[in-house]
Amino acid sequence: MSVVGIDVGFQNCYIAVARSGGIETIANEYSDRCTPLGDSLLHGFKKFHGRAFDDPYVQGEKPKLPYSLHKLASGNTGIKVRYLDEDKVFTIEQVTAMLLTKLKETSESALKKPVVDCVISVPSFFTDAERRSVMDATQIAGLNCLRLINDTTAVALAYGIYKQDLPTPEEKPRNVVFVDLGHSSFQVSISAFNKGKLKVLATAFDPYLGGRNFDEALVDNFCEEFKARYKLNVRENPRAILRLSQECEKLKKLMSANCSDLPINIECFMNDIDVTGKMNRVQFEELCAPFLMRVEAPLKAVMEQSKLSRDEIYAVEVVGGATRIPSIKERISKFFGKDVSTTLNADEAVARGCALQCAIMSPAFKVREFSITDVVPFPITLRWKSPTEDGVGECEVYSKNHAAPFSKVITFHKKEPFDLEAFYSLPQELPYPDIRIGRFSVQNVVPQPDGESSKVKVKVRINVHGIFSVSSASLIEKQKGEGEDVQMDMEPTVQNEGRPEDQVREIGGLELIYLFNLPTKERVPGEKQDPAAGGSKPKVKVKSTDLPILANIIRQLDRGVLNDFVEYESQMIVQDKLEKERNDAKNAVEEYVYDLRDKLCGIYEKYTTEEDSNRLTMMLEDTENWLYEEGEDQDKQVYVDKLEDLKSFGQPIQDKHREQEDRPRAFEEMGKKI
Ligand code: ATP
Ligand code: MG
Ligand code: K
Repeated sequence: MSVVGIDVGFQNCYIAVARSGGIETIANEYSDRCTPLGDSLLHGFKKFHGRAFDDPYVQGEKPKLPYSLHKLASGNTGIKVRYLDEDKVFTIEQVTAMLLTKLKETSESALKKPVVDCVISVPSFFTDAERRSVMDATQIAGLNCLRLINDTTAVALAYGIYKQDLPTPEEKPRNVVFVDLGHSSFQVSISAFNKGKLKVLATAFDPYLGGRNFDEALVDNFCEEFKARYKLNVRENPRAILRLSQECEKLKKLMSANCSDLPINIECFMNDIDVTGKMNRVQFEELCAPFLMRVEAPLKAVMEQSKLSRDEIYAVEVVGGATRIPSIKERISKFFGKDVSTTLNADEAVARGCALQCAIMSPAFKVREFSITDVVPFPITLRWKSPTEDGVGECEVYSKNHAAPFSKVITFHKKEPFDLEAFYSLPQELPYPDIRIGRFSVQNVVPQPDGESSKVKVKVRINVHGIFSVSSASLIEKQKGEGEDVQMDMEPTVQNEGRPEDQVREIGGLELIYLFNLPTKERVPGEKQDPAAGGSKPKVKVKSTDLPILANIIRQLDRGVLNDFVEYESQMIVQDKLEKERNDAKNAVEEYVYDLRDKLCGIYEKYTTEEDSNRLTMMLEDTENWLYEEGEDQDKQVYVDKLEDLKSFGQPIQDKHREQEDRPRAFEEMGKKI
C-alpha cells in the first residue's frame, strides 16, 4: 500500500509519496510535478467547501469565475460541469472528489500500486463545515484520509523530522515561524520543536491575501491603461480578462527576478488589436501597496499569541509561491529582524509534510515517530437549556490555541434527553459567516430509580482532522449497595494526564474534566481507559449505559446522499474508462485508414492489383466519411468490428509485403550461419 500526501492548493496541487529512501513528489501528465487546475475548466473552488451559495465570499467570487455556480436544494454551492457532453450540476464535494480521483490515478500509474491511504492538507483557518466537506470529498474519491493536516503544520513536520540537532525534551524548545503565502491565502504559525515532537503554539492568517490579489491589481491596472490607450473595454470580455490575467501572472513572476522595466505584449487581444504595456518592480509595489500592508498583521498576531519575544525565534521559514515576491520577503524579514530561510522546497513542502504524516500513521510504513500537537484556531462553546441558569447553560469547551486533537468529558445532571448546541464563540475572528457548528441531541436520558437526576457523561472532542463533535454520551447509574458519594473524578474512566490544561473545573454546577490528549493516534472508539493508569484511586462500581446521539451538523452533506455520491463516482470512473476505450477504438480505425491509404500508394503498391487497390481505397474513403457522420458516436464494439473488417482486406497485402521483406533478411541470417 502506498503512503501519499496531497496538497490541494487553490492554484496548484502536489502529491508526495513516502518511499524507503525518503519523500518524492510524483510527476504527472500535466507538468512536472504539479497539477495546475487553472488549465482545465475548473479552478479556484477550494474555498467553496462547506459554504452556502448565498455566502458573501461565494457571491464575491462568482463574477470572477469562468464556470457557473448553482444554488443546490440544500442551499450549498453547486458547480456546473460539462460531463460526457452534458451540463451537470455537481456539489463541491463531488468536484473535489473528481480532482482527487485524477490525482489518485496519476499517482497509481506512477507508483504502479493502488493508492488509498493519504493525508491531505487544508488551511489552518478552515472551520468544521469546510473540513467535513473536504473529508466527504475524500470518501467520494475512495480515499482513506488518515488526517486532514493544517498546511503550516505539514510544513513544520517536513522541517522538523529530518533535524538531528533538536533540543532534548528537557531543554528549551526551538521555536520556528512558518509562513505560507499561496495563491489565495496567507498563513502563519509558530511551532516549538523538541526531539521527536512538535507543538504548534499559535496560528494566524489572512484567508483572503494571496498571489491572486497581485495578479488582479495588475489586471486592473492594464484594463485602465488599455481603455485609455486603445479604447478597449476589456472588462466586458471574459476571454480577454482570462488572457490578460495569465499574462499578468507571468509578468508578476518576472518582476520577482528583475527590477527593470518589463513588457507585456498580447497579440490580437480584442477587436484584432495588439496591445502592449510595461511595468517595473517599483511601480508594481506601489500598485500593490494595499496588499503588501496586510502582510504584517498575521505576523504580529501570531507573535502576540505565542507570547514569545523576537529573539526567542530560531528561524522564519517561508513557503508558498507568492513568498517569492521580494517585497513580501523583505517585510517578513524586517518584522522578525532576521533573514527569512528558504531551506524547504517552497512548492512541495506541504505535500511532503503530508506524506511524512501519512507514513507515520500508516502501519505499512516504518518511520521515526514524530508527534504533532496542533491548535484549535477558533474557540468553541457549548450551549444547552438549563432550568437553573437563566434558562441556558453555556461553557467554552475549547479555548483559542487549545491543544488538538483533544477529548474532554463533561458531566451533566439530567432527568431527560437534552440538546447541546456547539458554536464558535468569537464571530469577529471567524473567516466564515455562520458561527453554528451543529446540534447534538443526547437521547434516552432517564432519571435514577429514586427520581433524582442522572449523571450523564458527555465526551466532546476535536479529532485528528481538527473537527469538533460530541462523540459519545453515557448514563451513569449507581449500583445498589455502593457508597453514597460517588466522586466523578475518581472514576476509572476519567484520566488526567497532567498537562497544565488538565484540570477539573467547576462551572455553574457543571463538572468539566479534561480527559486526554491524543497526539497523533486516534483512540479506537469504545476503547476503555486503562483503570490502572488512574493510580491508586478507589474504584467505585457504577453501571454505565451508552446513549445515542443525534447530530445535526451545519451544511453537512446528507449521509444518504454521500453514499449515493460514492456510488456515482465509481460509476463515473467506469464510464470514463469506457469512454476512453471507446475513443481509443475510434482512433484506431482512423489511424488504420490513414496508414493503409499511405502505404497503398507507397510500399504496398507492388503487392496488390490495381483493381484491389482501387476497391480498398474506396473503402477507406467511405470509412473516413463514416467516421465524420454516423460513425462519429458509436459504441466501442462498432469500431472494433470496423477495424477487423478493414484488416481482413488490408492484412493479406501487409502479409505479402512482410514476406518479401523478410526473405532477403532470412538469406542474410543464413549467410551469417554459413
Ligand atoms: P493556496 O495555498 O492559497 O491554496 P496554492 O497552494 O495553489 O494556493 P502556491 O502554489 O503556493 O499556491 O502559489 C501560487 C502563487 O504563487 C501564484 O499566485 C503564483 O503566481 C505565485 N508565484 C509563483 N512563483 C512566483 C514568483 N516567482 N514570483 C511571484 N509570485 C509567484
Ligand atoms: Mg498552498
Ligand atoms: K508508521
